[in-house]
Amino acid sequence: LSMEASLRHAVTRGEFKLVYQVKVDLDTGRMSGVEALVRWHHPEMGLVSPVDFIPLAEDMGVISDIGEWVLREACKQCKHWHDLGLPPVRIAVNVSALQFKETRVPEVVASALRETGLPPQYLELELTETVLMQRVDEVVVVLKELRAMGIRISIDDFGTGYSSLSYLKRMPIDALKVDRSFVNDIFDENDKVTEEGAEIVSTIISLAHNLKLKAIAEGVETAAQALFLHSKGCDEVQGFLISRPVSGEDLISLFDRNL
Ligand code: G
Ligand code: G
Ligand code: MN
Ligand code: NA
Repeated sequence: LSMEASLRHAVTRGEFKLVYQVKVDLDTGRMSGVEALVRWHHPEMGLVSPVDFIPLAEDMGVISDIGEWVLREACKQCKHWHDLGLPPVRIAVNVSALQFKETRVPEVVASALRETGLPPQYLELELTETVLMQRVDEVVVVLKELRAMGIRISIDDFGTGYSSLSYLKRMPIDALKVDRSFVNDIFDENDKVTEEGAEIVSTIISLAHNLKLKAIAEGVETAAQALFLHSKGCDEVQGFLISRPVSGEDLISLFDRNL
């Protein structure tokens, strides 16, 4: 069976799973949220990375079906953690630019929240800069609707796209996520701070704060990176230093540990 044929039925065959990666507040050291990341367990090919199947799903016109499943499943899982009495955390869900364009995201979100009972303030959507390059006036309207519902919006992989700063200023959003390639460039191979790498990360954090947004760094792998980011006022971090993405079950044990 071709990958296309399999992907078309993967949702109904229950082949997708979500894993969750912890985000930590640098000031308190506590878990502030988790990001949901989709995995495809193909019956013959095994684990297929979203890097490989998301673009395919977009080409095939099935990205919105997958995206809606991810959203509902993530909300359900987050509500389940709340119901277990765990300290309530926010869940972040990635929404592809094409899904954002194709569907009425506020309606999809509203129905996921209604069906799962997750209060809106616990949901965050991670959008890429590509979304901001679509028709700006329409995007602004949709983002305003989402935020009026109480949902948080962050821009993923920030700095890797081509969104203009004048558009960014107009966007009703809450946070910028510093792309992990920039985090990786703060230090060189000898663990020395690189001038340009450090400057780019500091600049993105300042930009976020000047626009009254939170700054979140992804791909944080070392304590030195976390310390540097904290010294620059970065609000939250996420990466292998804290935890790899884990199953919903395994995440439970990460709640109480003082990360
Ligand atoms: O989790 P992993 O490192 O394999 O993710 C690779 C890429 O796939 C990342 O850019 C991530 O944002 C994206 N991705 C992971 N899960 C989802 C998802 O549910 N929806 C979309 N649109 N992208 C996702
Ligand atoms: O684009 P996005 O930020 O959504 O990508 C998240 C992806 O990055 C996940 O698939 C996750 O597996 C991967 N990832 C998460 N933390 C780290 C990290 O510390 N280092 C590296 N190299 N990849 C990471
Ligand atoms: Mn993301
Ligand atoms: Na992403």
